Amino acid sequence: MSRSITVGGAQLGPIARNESRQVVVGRLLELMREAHGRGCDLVTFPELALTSFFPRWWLDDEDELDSFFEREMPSAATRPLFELAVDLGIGFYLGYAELVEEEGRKRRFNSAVLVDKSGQIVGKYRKVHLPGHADNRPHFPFQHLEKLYFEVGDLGFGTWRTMGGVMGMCICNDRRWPETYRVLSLKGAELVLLGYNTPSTIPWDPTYDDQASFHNHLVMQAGAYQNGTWVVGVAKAGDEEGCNLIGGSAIVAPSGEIVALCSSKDDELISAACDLDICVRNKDAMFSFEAHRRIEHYGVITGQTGVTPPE
Ligand code: CDT
Repeated sequence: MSRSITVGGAQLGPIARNESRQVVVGRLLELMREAHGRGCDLVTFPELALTSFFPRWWLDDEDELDSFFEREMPSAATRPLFELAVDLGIGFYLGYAELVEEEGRKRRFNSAVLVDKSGQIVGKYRKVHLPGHADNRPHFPFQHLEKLYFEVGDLGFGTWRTMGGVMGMCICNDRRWPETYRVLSLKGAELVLLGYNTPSTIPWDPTYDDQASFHNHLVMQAGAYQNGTWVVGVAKAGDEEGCNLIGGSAIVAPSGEIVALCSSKDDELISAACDLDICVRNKDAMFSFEAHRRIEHYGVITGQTGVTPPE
């Protein structure tokens, strides 16, 4: 008997700067109900799914910055998600901005939690690859201040055995780095869940603007195939406060093929039945790391960074 999990990807359209948590959570609840109606065991929401993508703004006022963060999970505002998950018997991945008081100071992370069908948080991930910049660039139509507002995640790339499979999490820019999938796969991941907010143009470096959607799928498809895992990539999409975010939320099979794809830039659910035994077959054959991976022969110089120019 195959191990099959039906997974939903709940893409969100834009979230306005002044949209309340209550309104946003209402949108997530609606998508969760739809996912349940389609028989999903698990639904994936985007990165920073509870607010507008605030790192696009230089925020001088600390109270205003903090207003985009969650101090607890669940909170009064997000508890309805956990309650509905229990009622329906559905798990979820939720990206959010996390604020904790540790070491006598405020610490901010771009985080995601994995919640099981009983409403328990079974895993937490804090984003490792933070793109953008930390300096003020007011001359651009929007900025990308993740390097200023978040600390690099300190939890590593974890996997969790839950809901009948081995789940891994990452967030947005992490999906562009092969080591994200490789580390998750080395830890047994069969399903990699990830949310993203990706502008269709990067004003200070437009080199790859034309390929934004292509690269989105390229990295997730390669990550899935090369690591024998399913990938569920879910966008916040559309024109959000003057910044156009790509959509293209997709469920990718271990073959690298996209099996479900969003067609809009609005709130939209995709779903697919994911046979996790395909991962076992891939990890036992072409991508058996134990049998074929030979890292000791790769000529890697530990600690080397950047490109070494020829002599
Ligand atoms: N949110 C996020 O990580 N977005 C990046 C684009 C950053 S552009 C400076 C991404 O990799 O999609």
